[in-house]
Amino acid sequence: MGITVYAGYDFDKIGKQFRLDGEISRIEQINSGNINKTFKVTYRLGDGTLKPFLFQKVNTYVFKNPVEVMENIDKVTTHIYNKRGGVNALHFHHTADRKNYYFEEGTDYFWRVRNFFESVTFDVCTDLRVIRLAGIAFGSFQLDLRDFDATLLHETIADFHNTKKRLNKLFDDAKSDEFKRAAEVGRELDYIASKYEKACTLTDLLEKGMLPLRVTHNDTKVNNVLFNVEDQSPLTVIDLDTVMPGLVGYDFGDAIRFASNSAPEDEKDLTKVGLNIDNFKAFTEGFLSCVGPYLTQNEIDTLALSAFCITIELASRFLDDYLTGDKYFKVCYPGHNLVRTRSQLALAADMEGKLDEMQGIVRECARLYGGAR
Ligand code: GN1
Ligand code: MG
Repeated sequence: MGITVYAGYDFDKIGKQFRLDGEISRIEQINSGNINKTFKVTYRLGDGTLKPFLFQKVNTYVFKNPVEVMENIDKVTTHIYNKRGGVNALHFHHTADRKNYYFEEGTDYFWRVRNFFESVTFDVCTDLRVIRLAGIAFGSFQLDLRDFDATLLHETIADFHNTKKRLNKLFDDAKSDEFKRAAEVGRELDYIASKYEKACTLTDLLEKGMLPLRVTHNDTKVNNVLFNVEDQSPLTVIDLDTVMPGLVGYDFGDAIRFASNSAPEDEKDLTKVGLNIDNFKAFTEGFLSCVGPYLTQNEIDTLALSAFCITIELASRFLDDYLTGDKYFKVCYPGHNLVRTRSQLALAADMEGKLDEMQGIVRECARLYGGAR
């Protein structure tokens, strides 16, 4: 047996809870994601073959009720597994008492284990074909869940994409200014305040009943799509922690925020940050080729704007975390959340200047692939 304790966690003990066979031969940390801790743990089976699993320690500060998260995941993955006949589907392992998690009550020791996919992911996208395929992957995810009963889902993080509440919280926390950081971010706060109405458009329309709630993924970064190593065809969408009723625009917009940005989410050099219109077009084509026929006119009309709204929303969340002591998002260095904020605000500003062009592309794709008039 190789090393079984890694980063302070006893993986042999955790694996035994999930009744995994064999012995651990290798453990690697996967440094993607801003919330949970992820590890690839490879087992050597009795016949000598190697079998990798994905172990995740769920962040119980972010997910106050992780059991509900896992209940949602159980239902959604079962639904998709059945739809896809088990091909390229996520499968979570169960403990002896039939739970898809292992939790030491009263601690933050909350683990889950799923099948590992040999795959490739993209943090920055340049290949238009891959971006179009990412659009198809998230569009298909929507389609797979069209007949899923949304009332079965727990709201695992209340008001997760309620832009208005996110912005109000930011301004409240800036006022309390517990960590004495508000003075240095006056410009960012002023900019967000000046975009308040526009950024809250989707939230307002939802409140007025003019946009429908659907089952959405709510974290549609392109690096949440696993692609085949050989031909880059999409295998599956991962990270189902925030699958909840939501707005299709926010799934679309969050994917655009990530896939159309010519720089990483936390780029320091703001001259590199901006919306690449070719990427935008590629993702929109893929996404609308799947869901176009099912969207309402209001949804189509607000798709481009949704990218701006969610980008301002995320900038506000990063800034709020900065102001309240960096407790929510993993940070790699002091000021990381402020760097993220500035980068996302630069992206939002660039998007704002391109909204007409973006909406023109949406309209053209909706016409091509069907959709409300
Ligand atoms: C978080 O952990 P990760 O990277 O999948 C966050 C998303 C943000 C994203 C920004 C539960 O997702 O909402 O858009 O960081 N997830 C949660 O990178 O808050
Ligand atoms: Mg996530």
